[in-house]
Amino acid sequence: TTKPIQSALISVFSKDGLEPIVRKLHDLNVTIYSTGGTEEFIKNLGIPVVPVEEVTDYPSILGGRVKTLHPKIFGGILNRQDNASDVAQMEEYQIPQLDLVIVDLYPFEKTVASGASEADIIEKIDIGGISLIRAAAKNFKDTVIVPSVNEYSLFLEMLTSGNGSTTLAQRKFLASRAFHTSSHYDTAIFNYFNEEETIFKVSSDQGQVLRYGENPHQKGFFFGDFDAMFTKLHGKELSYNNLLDVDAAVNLILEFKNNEPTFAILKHNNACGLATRSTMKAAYLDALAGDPTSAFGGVLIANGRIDLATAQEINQLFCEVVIAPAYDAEAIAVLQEKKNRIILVQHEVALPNQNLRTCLNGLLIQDRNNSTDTKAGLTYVTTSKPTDQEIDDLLFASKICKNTKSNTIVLAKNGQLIASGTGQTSRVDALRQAIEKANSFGFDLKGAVMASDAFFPFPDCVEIANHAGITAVIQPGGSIKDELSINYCNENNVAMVFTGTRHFKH
Ligand code: 93A
Repeated sequence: TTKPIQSALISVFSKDGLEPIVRKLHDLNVTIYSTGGTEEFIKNLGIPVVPVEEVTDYPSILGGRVKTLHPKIFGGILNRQDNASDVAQMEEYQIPQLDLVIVDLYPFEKTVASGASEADIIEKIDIGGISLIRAAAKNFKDTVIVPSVNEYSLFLEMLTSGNGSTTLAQRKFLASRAFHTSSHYDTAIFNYFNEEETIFKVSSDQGQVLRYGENPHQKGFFFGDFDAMFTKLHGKELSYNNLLDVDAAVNLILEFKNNEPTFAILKHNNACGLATRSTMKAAYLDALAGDPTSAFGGVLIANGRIDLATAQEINQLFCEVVIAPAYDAEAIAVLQEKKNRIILVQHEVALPNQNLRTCLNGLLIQDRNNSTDTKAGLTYVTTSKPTDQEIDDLLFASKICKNTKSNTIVLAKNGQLIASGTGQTSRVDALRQAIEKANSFGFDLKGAVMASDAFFPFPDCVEIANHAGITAVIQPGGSIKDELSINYCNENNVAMVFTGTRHFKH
């Protein structure tokens, strides 16, 4: 599979860095074929070069639009040396073998960027060069392709270290670079011709067209199989914001999948109410009590069946979406009374293992946060230890915290979300917001617990929490000043546990 190079076709726009390659090829006794400008360049180096016209017995025509596009050139590149009929035809038509092709395409993108006229831009659509690249790459078993100026130095190194021979792996690697070049080149041409922005063109062909994006002046699309995850029983079409809330709701309720009846209410992707109770109706009512103001227009989700009693309560509230794995028939009848209310049956379908979002001019991809804090994973760092009820509440609060926008502080008590501070630039602000909310909705914070998505860099949060009546705290730990928070808790009889796992969500 290691093959010596004995002949080369060189047709390049950029001659930068070409000279040492040409000299090396000459040293290796390689026959060099070339086109107009490149031929001139090689001749000026004092190195012998055969014009392609001599091979094709045809001049460069149409102002250079057709110079290498000829069966003798493409035959020389595409023939299979282990194919008897190919070998015979090479002989029959007197086609020279071309072991190496070096191309650097007309600079289409640069010409567009320079603000050139349409006629100039069109003339920079390389036809022969791109064909040479694709042909040589296709036949990488026998032919070496150097597809752009970016590969010159890499190739010179291959040439030197292999003393004029290349391995199959090297040729295949260069072929992959070649198709990278050709696909990029044609995409650039498509983008020039495509008047509509590419992303919206693709989206309207393949995605679900939404009424609009986050705001009415933004276009929006959804890519995904909504019907695999839900059966929509009733209501208007889901909006971009509905979908984001449904996604947040589904991720949140997953944490409480195996719990007693649990009900959550979300607004702007964050939980504003959540409670675990012995009946779904009680869970709903205590979720609503968490923040009845925010619940207006919210997205509701239950971890189990919604019965008639629960549906009658829900019906008192204006809400956008109700989600549950199942409903009693009478419950559906009640919920359908509001024409626009969206009612979804959630099926058991796994969520993707990765999250992605745009970032700058590309994408950010990360693993899903699959880690849920458990009792076994807790480290008890204070002299005061949490009670069993507090441990349950700490883990409960931590699950909500993990699914709330950072910085976040979650306050909970007896299986109920009391208040949270969400999306704040400081943790202290998040805590203050939570305490103020809890007070405004009439909660007594004595004996409540606090969860934080990340460690406390200073003891200020535990101080404020203690003054508010909070008796237990869950947080990842790991600050160099952990000791200050621990000391404060020890002096004030507050129990604190570390999880070791941070739960940022941005
Ligand atoms: O106009 S083309 O599409 N027609 C061709 O047959 C052809 N063959 C090579 N352009 C063609 N090329 C391109 O010419 C190469 O990709 C390279 O960019 C350029 C080199 O031309 P010259 O050697 O005359 O400077």
